[in-house]
Amino acid sequence: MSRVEAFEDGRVLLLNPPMADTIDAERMDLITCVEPFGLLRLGSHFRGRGCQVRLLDCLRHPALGNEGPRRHVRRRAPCGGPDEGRQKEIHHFGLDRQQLAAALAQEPAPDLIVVSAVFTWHVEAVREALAVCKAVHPGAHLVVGGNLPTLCPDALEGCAADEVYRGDLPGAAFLPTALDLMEAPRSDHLRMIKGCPHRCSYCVTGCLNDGQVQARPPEEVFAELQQKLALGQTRVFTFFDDYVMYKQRQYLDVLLDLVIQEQPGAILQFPLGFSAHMITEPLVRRMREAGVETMILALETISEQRSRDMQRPHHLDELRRAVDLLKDHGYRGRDLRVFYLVGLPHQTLDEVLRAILFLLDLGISPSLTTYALAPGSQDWEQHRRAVPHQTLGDLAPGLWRFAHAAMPSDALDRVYAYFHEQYFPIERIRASSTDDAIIGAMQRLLREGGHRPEAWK
Ligand code: B12
Ligand code: SF4
Repeated sequence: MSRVEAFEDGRVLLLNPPMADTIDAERMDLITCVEPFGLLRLGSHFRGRGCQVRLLDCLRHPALGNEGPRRHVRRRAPCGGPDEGRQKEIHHFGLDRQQLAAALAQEPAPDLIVVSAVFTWHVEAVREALAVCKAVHPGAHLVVGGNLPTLCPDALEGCAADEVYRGDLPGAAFLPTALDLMEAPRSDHLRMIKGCPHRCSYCVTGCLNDGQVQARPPEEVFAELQQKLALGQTRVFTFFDDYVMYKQRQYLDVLLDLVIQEQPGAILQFPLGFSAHMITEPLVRRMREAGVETMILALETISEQRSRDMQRPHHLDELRRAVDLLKDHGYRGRDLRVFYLVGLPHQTLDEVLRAILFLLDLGISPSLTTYALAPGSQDWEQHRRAVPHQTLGDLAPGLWRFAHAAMPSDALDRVYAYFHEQYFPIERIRASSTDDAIIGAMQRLLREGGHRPEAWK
């Protein structure tokens, strides 16, 4: 048993480390929206073992003032494909080295410091935070865990931690979050399913869960929801379950039925989205009756070949059917969204623009998600050699490392700025008089009917 697994009866400091990312991540609200739910679960674990637990959240700390978490530029990183020669700044988000040292010095000397690292491209900021922790509290046992070390322990070789921990801390995966450790949380996190039976090529869920799926009785999840509502900290509960549709009848349906029956007054959110072929009338009805306000569909790609390569269901007809069904049940505007992945290996700008037009034509504002090549995924084995990188930080999604002549990185930046979660009636694009090359390309596609799936065969 490792030291962190055996730890009990001491002072524990949970540390949510700073991030190293492009400014685009901040513009897309991908910095402060990431809440330390994994750490808060560990908070319950250590409390259950008689520990006094505190949280130091480097992304939400009074020392950051009102300006938000962005600090200095850490460095410039390669942006776009190898031929572009472009660079983008990698910013430091969260307490900087001095601020972190000062915040740590104010903490009662901890016996254990628990650092959780979620995104692999933040590695440099995580290593720096570990070094500061060791310098300020050399006597504490310093351990780093979470996705980064689980997927890529080598990236933390030689770091200041005493222990680099991979995988789940036994018994902690389904504990409730110790939400009281956070000031003014936007929402809480409930977990019913951990892991996924599928293996999409870009996803690392299989690796994070040793290929297993664990699930928890929906009655237990509902009881946790009720207990948390009684505490009065929030009414909003988010499910970041890897695959919430796992054995749907046994889990999600039962949970939604309990919510419908008991009407506890909670707002449930499922921000990771559903594949269109799983959207059925009974499911949508249950979602509506359970008060789920927003529905998200995961389209991810419009290319049939790419769907096969990514081991995703190909479902353009299913998407149209699901959108109609959701609209029939009153989901529309910002409450009906579709994820579409941008910046994939071998994708072209033409393909991206067709997909955006297809979604606008359905009356939907596209939710563009940036492709991230992750160690531990099948894509990693297939594509990592195509992208020269010194550290995992060179693979931040906003760096568009799979850009090429037919999908230049600056065009992707503009597509994002114009269309991410924006809605324009297709007629407005058709009628726009502009010399913008992207809008011009869209007008050409519209003239040729290139936004219709029939034209993609
Ligand atoms: C939630 C989530 C988001 C949310 C975050 C919002 C929020 N409020 O937190 C949103 C939707 C914003 C998001 C966005 C993105 N995401 Co995301 N996201 C996730 C998800 C589903 C959960 C992350 C999380 O909080 N995990 C909680 C973990 C840390 O806690 P836990 O599981 O309970 O932890 C256990 C163990 O890990 C361990 N443990 C954890 N920490 C520690 C520490 C110590 C010391 C110890 C001992 C143990 C330990 O013990 C715990 C209990 O057993 C993961 C998938 C996943 N399952 O992790 C993807 C994931 C992290 N996301 C991913 C990606 C690619 C993205 C996006 C790029 C998607 C996009 N294209 O837009 C963006 C990028 C965001 C950015 N900052 O730039 C990838 C990251 C791959 C990578 N290279 O790192 C993942 C892994 C998805 C995947 N399956 O591939 N995401
Ligand atoms: S992307 Fe979703 S469906 Fe695919 S393997 Fe990952 S969690 Fe499962």
